[in-house]
Amino acid sequence: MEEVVVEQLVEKLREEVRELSLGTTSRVERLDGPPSPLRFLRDFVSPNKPCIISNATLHWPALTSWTRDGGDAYLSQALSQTTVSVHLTPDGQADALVPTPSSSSSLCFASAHVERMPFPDALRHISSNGSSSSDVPFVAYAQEQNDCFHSEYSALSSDVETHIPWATQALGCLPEAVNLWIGNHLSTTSFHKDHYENLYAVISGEKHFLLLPPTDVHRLYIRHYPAAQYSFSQDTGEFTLRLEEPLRYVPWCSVNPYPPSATKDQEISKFPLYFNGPRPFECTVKAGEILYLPSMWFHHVKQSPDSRGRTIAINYWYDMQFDIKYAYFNLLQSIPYALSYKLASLGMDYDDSACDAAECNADAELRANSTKLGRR
Ligand SMILES: O=C(O)CCC(=O)C(=O)O
Repeated sequence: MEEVVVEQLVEKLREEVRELSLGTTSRVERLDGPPSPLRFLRDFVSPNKPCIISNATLHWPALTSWTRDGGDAYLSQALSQTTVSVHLTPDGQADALVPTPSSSSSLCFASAHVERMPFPDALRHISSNGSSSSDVPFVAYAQEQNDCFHSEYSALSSDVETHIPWATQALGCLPEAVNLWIGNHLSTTSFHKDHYENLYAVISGEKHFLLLPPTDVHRLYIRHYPAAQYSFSQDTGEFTLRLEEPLRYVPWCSVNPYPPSATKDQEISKFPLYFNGPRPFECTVKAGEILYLPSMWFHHVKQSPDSRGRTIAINYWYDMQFDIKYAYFNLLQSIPYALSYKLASLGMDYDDSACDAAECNADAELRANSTKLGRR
């Protein structure tokens, strides 16, 4: 089939999904309170459509005990003997694209330095990034996507519900993982997707999400980047970034939706499908609210802190159905997108391995992900 025809067909699909199912505005539907399991399944899970549920968790003790004056004392006391995993980066961008150590003109996929430290120290580091007198040479983000709430943070388990009852009933299973996220205004999570139905509850501060449906996959220019790892030296207070050896390549979204003004024009011309296409769905999730983030939706996350300089959230990852929608999305993702080839022919940086059918193949992806919880 002519490349230009594929391009038009895929664009038509994107348009139809918005017109028929998601709506043509960039707003995420908001519900006043928890939906019935039937409504949640029928109106949101089945059509793979996000929503925000207000007044969803106001009864959780965490909403008061972790946040009111003395919240620090409560958390530090409950976790005084606990060691937690904290992701350290120079600038708050973990699992993100940064210049390759040996060549600033190419990019690599950098993972954070993970430091295990007593929880009270972690809390202090996270909060101190916000203060003007901060001399901490890193940005700390307490997060681990391995059901950490049930391991590292089990002392807090009675402060929230073990699952979201209406979601559990609709989805027919208990969550496979519950993860806690404690970050500050500098912590950012770059565009990616997960193979989970995600119920994302904010306890303190605000989270700002950009969301794109799986049918917009080509707008994010997924390419393969060499994996790299930050390591932080307590002695020098400096980070080193090294490419993994042997080299490993990670398929990752190329688009930074908030490019610095110095490179904005360049980014827009490199990624026109994103910057010139329909705006992503955009929402802010506040304390007491839950975002339903459907499986395979691409998401980018920023945060605004509470008065103590922190954003706290907990998310419930439920198994997704590897059903006909999953098969369709994989087929779509494996289609080499014509415009990408046009860019390549114009001499623009395009790596067609991103569309390598074998890499995007459902079986390969499932195999690769079956051993870990963070199925990305
Ligand atoms: O809160 C964040 O920084 C990222 C959340 C996320 O990516 C997820 O819940 O899958």
